[in-house]
Amino acid sequence: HGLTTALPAALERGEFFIEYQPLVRLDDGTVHGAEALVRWSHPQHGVLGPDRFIPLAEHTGLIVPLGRWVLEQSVRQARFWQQQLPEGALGMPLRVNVNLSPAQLHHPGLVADTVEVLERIGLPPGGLCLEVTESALIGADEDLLKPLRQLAEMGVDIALDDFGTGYSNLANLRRLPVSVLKLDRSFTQGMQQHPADPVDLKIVEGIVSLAHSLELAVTVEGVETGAQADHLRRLGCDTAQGWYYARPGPPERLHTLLLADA
Ligand code: G
Ligand code: G
Ligand code: MN
Ligand code: NA
Repeated sequence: HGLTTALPAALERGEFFIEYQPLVRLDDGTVHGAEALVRWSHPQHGVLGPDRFIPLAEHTGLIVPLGRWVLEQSVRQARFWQQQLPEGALGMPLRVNVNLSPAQLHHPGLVADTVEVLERIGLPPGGLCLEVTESALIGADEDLLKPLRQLAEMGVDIALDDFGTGYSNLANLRRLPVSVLKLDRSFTQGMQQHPADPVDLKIVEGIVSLAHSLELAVTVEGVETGAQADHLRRLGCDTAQGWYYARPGPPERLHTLLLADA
């Protein structure tokens, strides 16, 4: 595959870049962080989304150096935001969310690399949230969970991404070192129609109640309309992400949003 063989040189040549999508508090609409989403500016094919190349990078192992690059860029950006910009909601420092793929989770250097980057750049661990998909943790044994547990104990937040799409094992949540559930956008989509899908409302209500009883925060993805945001706020979700608030964009876009909040 042409794209696969081009990946290492693309990383060397600096063809990857990161867009940030704001994470917003549902109660007052203030920005409290952003998710880092990598893109490839390919010299022939134009800008490629992660769905086009992350699976290839995962397959070849390039995801490890690429993921390290994404982490370093994102941590630098979060450090900049924390130093240069007004604080997010409730005076909390801004956070950055970085996606981890299964191969990164299995890589023995994960904890050491993450600590090294945080220390070198000077970002407090609480400024970083690592997103791991629910499917990557299905059936995870203690060996796989240990690095996440170590990071969580240091103060790095761990979010369970795309929650509710796989074989969600709610009882399993208790033994995972996660502090945030990111509810998959399929639930949000069920709230777009009028009236909202009553089953989706009930499911989200139940998930929020369980999450809060386990002291997990709930972030919802794919919020595209004010009506969806209203439902999700009423159901007790904590934070949201979606086109209604902002599309993924260059880091400067967050500056504008933050300065508008301040
Ligand atoms: O960028 P887009 O909005 O199309 O994101 C598509 C998917 O790609 C998301 O589910 C996200 O988890 C994944 N993704 C985006 N950036 C990264 C990254 O840096 N590393 C990994 N592993 N996945 C990413
Ligand atoms: O990590 P994850 O796959 O959840 O990454 C978020 C993905 O969802 C990205 O591809 C992003 O572009 C996409 N996305 C973000 N907000 C919205 C939205 O409001 N609607 C839809 N359809 N997709 C969104
Ligand atoms: Mn994600
Ligand atoms: Na997701």
